[in-house]
Amino acid sequence: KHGVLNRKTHADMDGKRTPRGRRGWKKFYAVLKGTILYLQKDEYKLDRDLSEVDLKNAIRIHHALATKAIDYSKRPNVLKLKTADWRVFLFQAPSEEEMHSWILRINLV
Ligand code: I3P
Repeated sequence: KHGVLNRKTHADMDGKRTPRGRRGWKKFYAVLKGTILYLQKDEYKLDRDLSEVDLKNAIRIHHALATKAIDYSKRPNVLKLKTADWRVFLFQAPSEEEMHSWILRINLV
């Protein structure tokens, strides 16, 4: 699955609140491949063309949990992703359908 997602980093490893300056929303082209959610700067890329930054932004979603972000109301269609190492991200999808589709696909991994 792939598509445009806006990301906000809410908590870093071990659940520590992400400090100010790194909490802004940022637009990515998201690609879910196996157990990895790649967050790419641009659309379609071959694996070998992923930049160092793309690789650094990739999230392992094995044992992660995606839910609708019911406690976040500033933007619509936002899902919350908690990873196995207790990081927390918010992702804004372009529509409600897309948000539900991402939640289903992430939780199937
Ligand atoms: C953050 C940025 C986010 C905002 C966040 C700010 O600043 O303005 O858009 O979240 O508020 O800290 P920075 O880019 O300097 O990290 P919202 O869009 O959800 O308001 P927060 O600290 O209350 O999460």
